[in-house]
Amino acid sequence: MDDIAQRLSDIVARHGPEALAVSTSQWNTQSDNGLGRRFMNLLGSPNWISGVAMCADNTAAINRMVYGWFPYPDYPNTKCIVLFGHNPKRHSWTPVYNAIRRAQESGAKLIVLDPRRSENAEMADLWLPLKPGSDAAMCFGWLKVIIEEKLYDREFVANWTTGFEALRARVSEFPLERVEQLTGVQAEQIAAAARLYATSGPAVIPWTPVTDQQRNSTSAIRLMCMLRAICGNVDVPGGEVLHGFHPDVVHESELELHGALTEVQRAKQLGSDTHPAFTYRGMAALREPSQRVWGHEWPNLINGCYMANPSAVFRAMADGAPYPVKAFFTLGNNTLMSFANMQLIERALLNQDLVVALEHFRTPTAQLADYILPGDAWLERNCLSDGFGWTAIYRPSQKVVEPPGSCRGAFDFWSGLAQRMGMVEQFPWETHESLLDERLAGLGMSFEEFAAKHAYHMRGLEYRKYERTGFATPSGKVELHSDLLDGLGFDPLPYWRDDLPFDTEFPLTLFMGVREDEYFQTGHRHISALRARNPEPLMHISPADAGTLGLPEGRWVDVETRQGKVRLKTAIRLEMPAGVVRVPHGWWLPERAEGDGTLSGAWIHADAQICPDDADHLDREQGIPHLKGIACRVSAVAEWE
Ligand SMILES: Nc1nc2c(c(=O)[nH]1)N[C@H]1C(S)=C(S)[C@@H](COP(=O)(O)OP(=O)(O)OC[C@H]3O[C@@H](n4cnc5c(=O)[nH]c(N)nc54)[C@H](O)[C@@H]3O)O[C@H]1N2
Ligand SMILES: Nc1nc2c(c(=O)[nH]1)N[C@H]1C(S)=C(S)[C@@H](COP(=O)(O)OP(=O)(O)OC[C@H]3O[C@@H](n4cnc5c(=O)[nH]c(N)nc54)[C@H](O)[C@@H]3O)O[C@H]1N2
Ligand SMILES: [Mo]
Repeated sequence: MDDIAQRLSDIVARHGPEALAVSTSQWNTQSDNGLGRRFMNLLGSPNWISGVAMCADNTAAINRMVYGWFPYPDYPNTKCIVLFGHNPKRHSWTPVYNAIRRAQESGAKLIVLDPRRSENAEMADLWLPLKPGSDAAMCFGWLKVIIEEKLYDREFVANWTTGFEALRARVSEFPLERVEQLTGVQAEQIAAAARLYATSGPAVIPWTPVTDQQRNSTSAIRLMCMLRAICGNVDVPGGEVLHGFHPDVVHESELELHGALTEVQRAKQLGSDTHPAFTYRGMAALREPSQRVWGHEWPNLINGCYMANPSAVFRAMADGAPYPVKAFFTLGNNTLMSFANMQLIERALLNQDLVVALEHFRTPTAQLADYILPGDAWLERNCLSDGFGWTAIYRPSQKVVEPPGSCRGAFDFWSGLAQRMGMVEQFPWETHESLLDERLAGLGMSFEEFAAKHAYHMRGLEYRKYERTGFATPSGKVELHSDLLDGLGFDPLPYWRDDLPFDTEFPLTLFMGVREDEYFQTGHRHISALRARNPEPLMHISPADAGTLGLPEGRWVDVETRQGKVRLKTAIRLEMPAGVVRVPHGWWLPERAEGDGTLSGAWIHADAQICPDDADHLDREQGIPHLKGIACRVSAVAEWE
C-alpha cells in the first residue's frame, strides 16, 4: 500500500490526477459505500468506469432524463408484465423470477419479446420473436398503436408530459408494416401486444440488459420510459415506482462527494465530448431538479451516473490521447473481458505505469497487474445494501467469518490509500463498521442493531409523489421531447438508426448472452464441480443453420466478426431462430497458461475480442457497445482438443 500510494502520487505529480482511471462493477455497489468515487473526487479524477455501463446503470441514467429517477416494478399489484429479452430463471434473477410467477398466479398477463423461445417465452401469454437489436423499432410500433387507438392516459399526458405532439409526429413515421419489416414480427401480433400492455390495468416493463447493450440503446430505453409514462404506469400501484432516497439513511451518492470535483477536472472526463449521456456533462442539467425533488444534487443511481466513457478511457490509456492515463485500478471487475474491443483493453493495460487489481483470483485482467491485492468475500464483510441505489429498501448482510490471511475489502483499500495521500480528514472512519453506523445513525441504530432487527427496512411507498414535487427533470414533467439531449447535440426525440448494411462475408447475426446457471459472468470456471456440469463455451444455433453449415452437435467452430474470432462448441437448439447464433459471455480457462499472449484461454474464448467499439457499433449518446446483433460467420475447426 505504501508503494502504491507513492507510485500513484508520482503519476499524479507528473500527469495530473486525471491520469488515474478506476474500473469496477457490481461488486462495487455492494461493498464500497461510495468511497471509491469519494477518493477520486477528492484527488481530482473524473475517470471512473464500470462494467455496469452495460447493465442497468446506464438505464438508470437515461431514465432520469425522462422522469427523474429509475423506477422499480410493483410486482405484487401489477396486471401485466413485459419482458424485453430479460429472462429471469430459477438460478438467474431468482427474486424477480419468483415475483413474476406469483403475479402470473394472481392473473397478471406476461408478454415476452425475445428472438429465442426462452423459458419465459414458453410461459407467456404472448411471445413476439423479434430480430436481435430491434427493440427500439418494436417500441415505436407499440406507441403507434397506443396513440392511434387512444389507449393512453390522456389526463396524465395533458398534465404531466412535455412534447407529446412532437412524439406523435415521430411515431407516425412508423406504420406497422415498417415495424414488421424492422423487427420481423407480424403487424397483428405487434398490435395485439401493444393493446394488451395498454389495457390490462397497471403494467410493468421491468429493466432489461438487452437494451443496455445496443447501438439503439438510448432510444430504446427512452421509448420504454415513454410507454410507461403515457400509459399512466409511472408511480402508481401495480406500475413502476420512483422510490427516491430513504430519508433516514446516508446514501452512497452523498458519501461520494461529487461536489468536491472541480469544474475544471469534471470537464476533463474522457468521452464526455463524444458520448456524454451518463457523464458529468450529460447529466449537469439534472442537478437542480434532483436537488428540488430528491433533496440531493448528485443522485448516483446504480452507480451509473457521472461515469466516463469506457472506450475513451481505454484509448487514453493505450495511446495517451487526448491526455495520458498511466495508473489503473481494477476492483472486483474482470476489465479485459467485460467491455468491447479486448485488443484495445490489453494494449491499454500494458501501457500503464501502475495497475492494481483487488481480486479473489488470477483473472486474465489480474494477470496483467503489478499488484494483486486479495479481496475479502461477501461472507467476510458487513454490507448495507439499497438495491444498488434503485430502491429505498435497505438490507443488511452480516459478516459470518473473518477474511483469511491478508484479504481486505474496499474500505481498507480506499481509506488506506486516502490516509497515505493526505486525505485523513475526509476519511475519518476508524473501521468499516463505524462508517456503517454513521450511515444508520438517522434510524437511531448501529449496524449491529439494525441487522438484528431488520431483514429489510423501508418506509411505506408513497405513490404519485410528482403531484407534490413535480418530476426531477428541468421542466418538472415527463420529458418526451428532451431539451437536455437537444442541448448536447442529439435528437431530442427517440429515433431509429438503420441497421448496418448487410455484409455478404458475414451473413449470420450473433448476440451475446443467455446466462449460464453454473457461473456468474466471467467467474467460477475454476470450480471443478461447476465446470463438470458445464465444461465448454457453447454456440447455440438453429437446426436449419447447423444443417446448411454441415455442423454436427459438438463440432468446434470459430465465430468470427470484423473485430476478431472466438472458438466455441456447436450446440443445436430448437429454440434458436434461423440466421442467429448465440455467443456466451466471459469464457476463459483458469487451468491454462497465464500471462500476456494467452491469458488463460481468454484469447481463445472471450466474447470481448469479437465486440467492436467503432462509431457504427456504439450507441451515439452513451457510447456503449452493440452486443445484440453483430454480423458474423461460422466456420468449422478441423481438429481441436
Ligand atoms: N463483452 C461483454 N462485456 C460485458 C457483458 C457481456 O455480455 N459481454 N456483460 C455486461 C454485464 S451484464 C455486466 S453486469 C458486467 C459485469 O462485469 P463484472 O461485474 O466485472 O463481472 P464479473 O465477470 O463477474 O467480474 C467480477 C470479478 O470480481 C471478482 N470478485 C467477485 N466477488 C468479489 C469480492 O467480493 N471482492 C473482490 N475484490 N473481487 C470479487 C471475481 O473474481 C471476478 O473476477 O459486464 C458487462 N460487460
Ligand atoms: N446464473 C447466473 N445468473 C445471472 C448471471 C449469470 O452470469 N449467471 N448474470 C446476471 C447479470 S449481470 C445479468 S445482467 C442478468 C441477465 O439476465 P437476462 O436478462 O435474463 O439476460 P440473458 O440470459 O443474457 O438474455 C436474456 C434473453 O435475451 C434474449 N435476446 C438476445 N438478444 C436480444 C435482443 O436483441 N432483443 C431482445 N428483446 N431479446 C434478446 C436472449 O435470447 C435471452 O433469452 O442475469 C444475472 N443473473
Ligand atoms: Mo449484468
